[in-house]
Amino acid sequence: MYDTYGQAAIDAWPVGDVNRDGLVEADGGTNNADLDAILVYVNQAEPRVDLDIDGSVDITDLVIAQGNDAATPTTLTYSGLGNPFLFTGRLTGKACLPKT
Ligand SMILES: [Ca+2]
Ligand SMILES: [Ca+2]
Repeated sequence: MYDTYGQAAIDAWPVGDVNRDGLVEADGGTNNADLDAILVYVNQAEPRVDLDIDGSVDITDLVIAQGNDAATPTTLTYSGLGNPFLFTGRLTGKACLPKT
């Protein structure tokens, strides 16, 4: 995503938001858009709603979605390696060379 000033940001999307509207809707009551979308594919191989990526859509995927009910995307400020600003450790380009 891009913020108001055009800066790129990387968001961690919540597991269970299968309709990609930015909110996991899986409360088991009246707000179930994501649960309903998963139910359509139960006992099928549908990677878009197979939340645990085990090759089939089943009760486990529904439980995962319910566990993440109301979750929203979070902007990442650290990479998976713990580096700030998603720095991966690779330096490329002339800007990275020491000044002489
Ligand atoms: Ca959703
Ligand atoms: Ca699954």
